[in-house]
Amino acid sequence: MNVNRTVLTLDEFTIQSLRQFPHATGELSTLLRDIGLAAKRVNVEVNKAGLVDILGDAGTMNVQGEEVKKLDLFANNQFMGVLQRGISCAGIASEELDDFVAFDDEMSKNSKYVCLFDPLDGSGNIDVNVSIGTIFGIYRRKSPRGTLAAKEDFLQRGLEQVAAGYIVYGSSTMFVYATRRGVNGFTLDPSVGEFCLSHPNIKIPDSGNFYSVNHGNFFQYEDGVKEYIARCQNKTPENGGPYTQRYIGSMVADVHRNLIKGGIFMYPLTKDKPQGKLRLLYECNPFAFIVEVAGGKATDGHQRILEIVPTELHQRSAFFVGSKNMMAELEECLTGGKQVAG
Ligand code: AHM
Ligand code: MG
Repeated sequence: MNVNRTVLTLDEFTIQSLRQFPHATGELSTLLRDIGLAAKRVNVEVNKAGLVDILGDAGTMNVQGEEVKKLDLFANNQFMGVLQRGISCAGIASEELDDFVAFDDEMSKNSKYVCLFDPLDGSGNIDVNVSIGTIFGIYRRKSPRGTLAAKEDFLQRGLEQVAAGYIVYGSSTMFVYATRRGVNGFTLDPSVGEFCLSHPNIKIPDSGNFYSVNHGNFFQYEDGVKEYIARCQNKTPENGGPYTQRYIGSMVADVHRNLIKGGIFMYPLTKDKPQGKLRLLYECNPFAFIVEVAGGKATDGHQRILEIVPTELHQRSAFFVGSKNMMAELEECLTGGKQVAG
């Protein structure tokens, strides 16, 4: 195989981006490097999942009463560990932990950022060898440097994210992250153990042909969502169709595909989950940020996701995210033509 060794690694890329800002301290690059390191370790375990006894339920429930898999715990500990030992992160909040964790050492207390993450999203798919992922959002802390990170650092609007990203552990492993300047994707080259720039400056197509939604919940959705799904099913070549329904049950994989190829992902409110299923801070905000930077849109059906002021760490939300024109048509169905702000 001819491997192009001139391609930039994740570390090289973040350091090069830094050079464009003479006053930058490098803390964000360090943080991204730490996340990349944890991702590589998680990747190794994910690849071994079928072989060793790490597979299966850890036998406990997470804070939302959901079953926790061993790999969830492993991933959580890896991300928490690298961020704690690093020099840029004052604290973390994770989908797997009841409360945020403020790192209580001098270096961490003097750090600028906090990180919120879902260590292993789509974990229901681990046992069946389907893609899973990690999702993260990075915020500048509000509390003063030199002190312990506080709850206000974590309960910020998604708009305040400095960077957000995800790792998809799939047929290949990819690390995608966004800052306000753009979205870039890196594929893990296992021969050198580095994430290499493979998808520079990702832009989501304005329209696409993929719609991702759990059809099993169809009769629980509000009428506007049902109408939009019916429209998706009735697309013809004359009006941009036909559309294809693709829903893996791992949001990271579903949104990744739609980001690259164009599409829409929906997790609407249901009668069973009237607050929504997905977590605003760990799942919706990072993807809303990434997709907006890439030129798409993200709402809860009524409001721009990034403008929601969170009140709880584990708050849930309805989530609609994707290509601009598809989101516009969805909004037409949800609001009778009125545009969702943002
Ligand atoms: P998780 O954080 O417990 O893994 O749940 C989040 C996942 C998303 O990745 C996925 O899109 C969704 O849950 C699937 O839910 P459902 O099976 O209800 O369609
Ligand atoms: Mg999740």
